[in-house]
Amino acid sequence: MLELYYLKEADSVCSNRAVITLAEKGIKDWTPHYIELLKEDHFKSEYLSINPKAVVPTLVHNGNPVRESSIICDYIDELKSDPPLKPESLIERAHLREWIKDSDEIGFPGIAALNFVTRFRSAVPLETLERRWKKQPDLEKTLRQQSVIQKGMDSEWVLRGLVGWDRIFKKMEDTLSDGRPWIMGDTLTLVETCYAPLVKVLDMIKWLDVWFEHRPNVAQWWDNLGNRPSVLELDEYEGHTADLNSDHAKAGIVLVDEARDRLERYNASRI
Ligand SMILES: N[C@@H](CCC(=O)N[C@@H](CS)C(=O)NCC(=O)O)C(=O)O
Repeated sequence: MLELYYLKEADSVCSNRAVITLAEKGIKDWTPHYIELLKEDHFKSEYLSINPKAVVPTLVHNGNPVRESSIICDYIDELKSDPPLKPESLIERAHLREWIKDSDEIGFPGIAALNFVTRFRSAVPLETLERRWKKQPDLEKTLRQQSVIQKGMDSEWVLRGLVGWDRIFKKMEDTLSDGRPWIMGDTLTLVETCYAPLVKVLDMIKWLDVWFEHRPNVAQWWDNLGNRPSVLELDEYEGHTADLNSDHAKAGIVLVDEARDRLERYNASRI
């Protein structure tokens, strides 16, 4: 029996990695358990017993919890052989893991900061966040969120996000320049299922042009990936709409020029 504890929201990047991977594997027989952060479901003792870090998602397979979204995606891939979401060759698998490590270490904190400085900062009351910070086990996450809420675009985490994603998209552009459709070659892999929800948030806040302006290959890659049924299904979730009047888009559009300026200034300051 396969169960997934997750947030059913378009900008819940970690949950959506699992949902997209399940869809790409064609696995439909799983039981959803919705977690609501506003109700603080993730701090309840029942949930903490399967995820002591109080984060979503958690996959439970025959009663055994699997945590960490990229590990969950890998686990889902290995549950069923077809279609494989990892290349056969050992060296290619090592390269795939390098991409995923970057998405966990650079991509995720970057998206969390950029989503916080746009949408969250304007929508979630400070008291709600302060209550959450007192319960959150992960100090690094608390410090990041506090920095972004207090300093806004001046937060060092916003610059980390802008620069980190610039590095990721540059590497993607170079990789895709030989005409391959997907990062690892002809076949979609866990690289796509792990990156898609992250890039989708940048799309929702309308910031993608900050990085895509002179990167046609990566823009095409996202066009193909964003239109996969597995990714499009997230549009049904609460909180997402592609239109320019959505809350995410409105919160992002007012800050996009500043984001571009800050990244350009950083790049110009480099030797
Ligand atoms: N490294 C973890 C991070 C999980 C994570 O931070 N999930 C967010 C949602 S995307 C969460 O649970 N947030 C709870 C909170 O902010 O209190 C993973 O990849 O699973």
